[in-house]
Amino acid sequence: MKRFYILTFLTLSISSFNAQKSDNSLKQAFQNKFYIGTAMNLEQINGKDKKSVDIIKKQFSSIVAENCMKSMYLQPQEGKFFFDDADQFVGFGEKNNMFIIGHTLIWHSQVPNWFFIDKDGKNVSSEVLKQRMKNHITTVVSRYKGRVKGWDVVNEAIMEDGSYRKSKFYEILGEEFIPLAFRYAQEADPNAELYYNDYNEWHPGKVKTVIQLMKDLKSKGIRIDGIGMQAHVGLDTPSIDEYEKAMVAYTESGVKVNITELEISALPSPWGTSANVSDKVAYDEKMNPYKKGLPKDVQAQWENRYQDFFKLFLKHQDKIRRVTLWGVTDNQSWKNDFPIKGRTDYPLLFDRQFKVKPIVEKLIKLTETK
Ligand code: 9MR
Repeated sequence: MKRFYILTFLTLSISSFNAQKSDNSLKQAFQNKFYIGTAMNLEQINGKDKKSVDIIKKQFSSIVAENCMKSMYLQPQEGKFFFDDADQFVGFGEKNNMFIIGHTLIWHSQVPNWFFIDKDGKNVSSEVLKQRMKNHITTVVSRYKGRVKGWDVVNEAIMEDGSYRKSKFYEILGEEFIPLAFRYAQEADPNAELYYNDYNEWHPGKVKTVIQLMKDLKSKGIRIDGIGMQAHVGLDTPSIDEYEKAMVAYTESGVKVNITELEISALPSPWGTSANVSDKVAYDEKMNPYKKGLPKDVQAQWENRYQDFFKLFLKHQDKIRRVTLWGVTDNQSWKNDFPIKGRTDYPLLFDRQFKVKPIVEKLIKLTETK
């Protein structure tokens, strides 16, 4: 009998320890630091991928749509808006008390062709493009006024050397398209936070132009609340030091930083950390070395790298509004197909079986010491 009690006591203690352990969540651990978010894909938004949805509800306090709020989906034809997926996404965020981010209003990619051309296929005039931008931004931002708390107003408009990307927006309107976009967004929802979002934003040339851009906006009386620093990073690049320098430079110019689109690729990179979706490289077996899992040393390197980034984020928690992972599980990550199609990468915090990786507990631990 006595043995029975001891065994029962032990079993209960172990299971309550496990329950406690598995109750730890990123959302709780970071609640007094910054929002911790994830991008959601369509299967998650429409609820088909229940396992990921459970993870999202438990672990994250902020969400952003990975694709369904881009202009090619929201306005595939001029004046014909499609809001079903975006409505579901925003509804999910509200139901679960999340800080909802809209991504993205003006971007040269995933934008429908009609946006820039007239019925003869020629570039529209600057007046027509302004009108189309205004109509798109006003319709979308007004629909979610007060519900979507922050917008990536303009995405990826500046190159690493600090020059403006030669996109259609730039070709037709010049630099002016950026202040215009911010002005339209501000008018549609004066209380939403407004961001400029980009990748490789630690390159000194880019830092300089983005800071100049913020100054120009402010001198025109246009609000910008944050810089979204995408973090599609690898095991070696960028250095923590250069990332930190850029973060600090942005915040010294009077805005918050959002760490957006975070994932750490464990694979060799043919060139560094571009996230320009049109840059592709041919498949090569040598560049896909971990099809059956990460070797221990690479795993350790990958975990250290995540911890180094989070130590940096915690060090500057007063400057950071949000840290958002670009997806939930490894198999869903765009990195499996970029920059080389068909590889097996391990960039996110949950594995291909929807299991939480040991790194999550380690990141939670970091919050206890800072
Ligand atoms: O993760 C997104 C992927 O599913 C899409 O195919 C791709 C198309 O351009 O866009 C990806 O997300 C991008 C984000 O919207 C902006 N920064 C770069 C991201 C990775 O390409």
